[in-house]
Amino acid sequence: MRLFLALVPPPELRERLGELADAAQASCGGRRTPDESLHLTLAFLGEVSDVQATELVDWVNRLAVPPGEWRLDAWGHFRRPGIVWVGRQTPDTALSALQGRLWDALKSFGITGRPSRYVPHVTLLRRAERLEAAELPMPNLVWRYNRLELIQSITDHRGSRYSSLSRSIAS
Ligand code: 3AM
Repeated sequence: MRLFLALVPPPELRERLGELADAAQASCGGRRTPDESLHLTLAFLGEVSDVQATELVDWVNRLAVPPGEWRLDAWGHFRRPGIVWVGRQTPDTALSALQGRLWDALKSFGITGRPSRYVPHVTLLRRAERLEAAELPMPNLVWRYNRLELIQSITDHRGSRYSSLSRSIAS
């Protein structure tokens, strides 16, 4: 199964992100991320075995994530897959440290694939050919987090949907 570790927005923030996704789609087209799928990926694990998945569920259930605040103040575009996202103009030290810690721990589960560069972002649109940021409201959001989730990505004829398998302890 295909897994990733992510922060999941609290309900009010999810609503604000959904509004930005609507505005972005009206301006740029593309396929909008459904509200229930909005997230911030910390680590994409790829395909794992059932045994690895069981171990990972257990690990996440016992994991404590230092509480943090991520300020979202920028639009971004990954040109090749046509992703329009919101995130932050400058690198975020706390999220980078958390991402590094997670990848160090993932090694012990036999999981590799740490990307050479980590750009924290929330994907709002896919298959969008361009980003017209000048037409869009400037993001000004604060994401307060204290736990992460292990999520399964399930792909079928309707596309991808996500199912949460476990959640770290509230810290
Ligand atoms: O946070 P986003 O939505 O950009 O693009 C996929 C999504 O990221 C990414 O993992 C997240 C949950 O599906 N993803 C999918 N396949 C990937 C791959 N082969 C991947 N990231 C890196 N390598």
